[in-house]
Amino acid sequence: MLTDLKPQAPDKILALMAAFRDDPRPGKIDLGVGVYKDASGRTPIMRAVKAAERQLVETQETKTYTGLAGDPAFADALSALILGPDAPRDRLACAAQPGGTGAIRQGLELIRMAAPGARLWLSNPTWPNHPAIAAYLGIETPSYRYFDAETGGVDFDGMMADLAEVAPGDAVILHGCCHNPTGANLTPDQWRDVAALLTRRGAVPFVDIAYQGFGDGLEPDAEGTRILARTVPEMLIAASCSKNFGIYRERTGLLMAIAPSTDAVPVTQGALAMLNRMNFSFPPDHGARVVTTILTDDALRADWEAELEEVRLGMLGLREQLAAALRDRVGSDRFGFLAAHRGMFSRLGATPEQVEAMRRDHGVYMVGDSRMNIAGLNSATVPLLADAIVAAGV
Ligand code: PLP
Ligand code: TYF
Repeated sequence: MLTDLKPQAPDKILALMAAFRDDPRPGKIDLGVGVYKDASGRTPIMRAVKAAERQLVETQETKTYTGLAGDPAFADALSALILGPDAPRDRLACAAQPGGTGAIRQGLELIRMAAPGARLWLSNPTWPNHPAIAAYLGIETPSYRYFDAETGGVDFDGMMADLAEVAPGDAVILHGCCHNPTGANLTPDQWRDVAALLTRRGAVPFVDIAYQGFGDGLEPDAEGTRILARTVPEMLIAASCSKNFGIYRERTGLLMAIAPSTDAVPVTQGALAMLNRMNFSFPPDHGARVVTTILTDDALRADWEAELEEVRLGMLGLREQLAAALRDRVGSDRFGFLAAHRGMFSRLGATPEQVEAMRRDHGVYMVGDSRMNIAGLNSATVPLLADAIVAAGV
């Protein structure tokens, strides 16, 4: 049996991580995998997470099973963080998942179960796991225009033209904020236009929100998701706590489904519980409990928000430093889009050959499509990257 298996293509981003590790050069710069790093290159455990974990160790009295959808307190706390005070709570079904990836996978399973044959529209480009998981589940993935390589911004006219072709019942993945891999994002007015268009088309938005708090702040980063939730009759949301709580390996995520009516909630909730049972029974609890502890304790929450804000402002500062360093070197604002982008990533717009030259000649590791993890920089490496970009002829 096992000898009949075919080799699988490796995940390019994870393969790049290994290539970086194996590079002996001391001055190498890792702009690859989307993990936050501080100026010294460490991915710290956030203060509030440590404190919540200490509290849990002292006070937790059982580790017996939770419910199939996880602890309802986690769903309440995280859905409130994302959807805000106007959340359509009476139409909401939620189930905890192993990370944002688990939530995406389960959301796609739900779509396949409810609407076999529905297509899944993806931004061009998008996070490679979107098309990979959809293909694995046999879901077709047409794409909509998104990134304008000329300006480094969103090709909004192209996006709207393509979304006008979406069929009723199709699902559309939208990055809630901090678009991966480009860093280019919609304005609130553009979100309103998308919400109106998808409602008109009878399509179901599926928001992937993995970087809330990394862009313009916790509230502004959720604005697009909230606009959709206020407007459309039904939608799915896959949320990840990996980045904004820094609990990557704890596998903490939530799938939310906004049903078209209160009456449709029990059957939706039942489907979510059943999918969890079929795949893994009970979702991981530790990370979810840490998040709940932080979000429901005023002091811990304030400390978490403060540390997240430091992280966000640090990345913004690096963006501005890099844009300025490039302005000095090329004598124009050609790279100004780097400061306008938000989140961990920016697509530089280099060719694969230029990306390879930066790796070979300067030890700069970015993903082959020229996606850079801005958090991989510090004040000392910004000028080195700017030199490498210019030397490669980008
Ligand atoms: N969606 C996007 C766009 C991401 O970049 C990530 C990043 O890791 C995720 C979802 C889910 O992450 P995780 O499964 O680690 O929570
Ligand atoms: O895009 C990234 O770098 C992050 C981390 O299979 C990641 O989202 C990358 C690849 C992968 C899972 C997570």
